[in-house]
Amino acid sequence: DPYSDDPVRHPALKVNSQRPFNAEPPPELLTENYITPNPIFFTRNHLPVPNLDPETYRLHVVGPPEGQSLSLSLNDLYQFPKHEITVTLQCAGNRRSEMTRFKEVKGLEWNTGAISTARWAGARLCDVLAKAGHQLCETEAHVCFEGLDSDPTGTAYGASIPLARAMDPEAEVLLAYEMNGQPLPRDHGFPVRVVVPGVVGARHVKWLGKVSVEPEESYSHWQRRDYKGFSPSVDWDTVDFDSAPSIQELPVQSAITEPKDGETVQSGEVTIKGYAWSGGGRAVVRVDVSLDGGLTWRVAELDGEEQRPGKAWAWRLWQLQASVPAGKKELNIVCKAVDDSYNVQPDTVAPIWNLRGVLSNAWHRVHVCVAP
Ligand code: MTE
Ligand code: MO
Repeated sequence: DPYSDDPVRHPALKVNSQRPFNAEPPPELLTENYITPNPIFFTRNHLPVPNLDPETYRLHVVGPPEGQSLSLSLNDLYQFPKHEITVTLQCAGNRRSEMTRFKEVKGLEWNTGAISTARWAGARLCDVLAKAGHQLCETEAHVCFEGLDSDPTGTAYGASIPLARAMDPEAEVLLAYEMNGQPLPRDHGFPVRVVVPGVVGARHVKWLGKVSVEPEESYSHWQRRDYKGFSPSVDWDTVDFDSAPSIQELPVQSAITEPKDGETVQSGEVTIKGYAWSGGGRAVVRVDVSLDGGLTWRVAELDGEEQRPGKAWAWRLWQLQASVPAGKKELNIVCKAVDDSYNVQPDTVAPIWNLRGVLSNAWHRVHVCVAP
């Protein structure tokens, strides 16, 4: 069993698949803290977790012909300036279960918890690439990452991002060796992973073994045959994966974490809580909440760190205290976020449904009963 060496996990996690391990924190724990504690940070593994020895670990960085290839130990990585940032990581499949409810899709049944936030620290990728002699000359090039996790045929997890993002110091792409002040937990990429702020989780390659600059995107299955969006009209007989760009920056997203769907709330005051985030460093500027299915709206209060313009890498938690009108028997609570490009979420799943169930960001709806 290639999974017998997987680490022990926190019992509060809701498991979507045991082998490979995929799990999310329950909603009420997800927004208890602005920074998600490491043990309950959502986990998305495609393969068994490799058990890597920090003493012998080496990161292979392929240099350009005129430069030099590097074989970096952990200690070598520590010599680069240490950069620390708060970044939210979201899987493209977050909230997929809502798409499934509309029409069947292929993928893990994530609820609202395939998203979490941590303080990540490590070397900036641009510093490491520069050391190997890379420059931003070929603007069309891509930086390919390979994990040290692999399937029985020896194929490793891989993904890529455009070289322009990798070389931009303002994009703050990290080769991270710390998560919330601790060495990375095994499930999250020990000893080194990529963190690409504002970009879909699939590009944050864990257990990083190799970095190279290539004229084309990674040829990995997960870059070319997965993590792409399609029209609702496309099915598995007609899908042409080469016709769509790989997902990089994610669209604006929000969800309600409290109360939970189907719960009974007391009449009088109700507290509604949730998260909101947008890709590409776009800040969340507003979250609207409705108690009547979207007929009338109130603006929620945003908590969490203030964000730097264009570098809003982390989510905002939000809450709204509302009084439940007398005689109400039920509430149809809805939330929707707006980012600083005034992007909004679609009101329903139908027009964004796609066969892989990715990019599920319709208004989030929760139905609760009011105790008499
Ligand atoms: N990196 C490797 N090597 N193997 C993987 O299976 N999964 C990716 C990405 N990096 C993956 C990987 C996906 S799809 C996501 S959403 C994130 O890791 C999840 O990161 P987390 O498990 O730390 O939350
Ligand atoms: Mo993912």
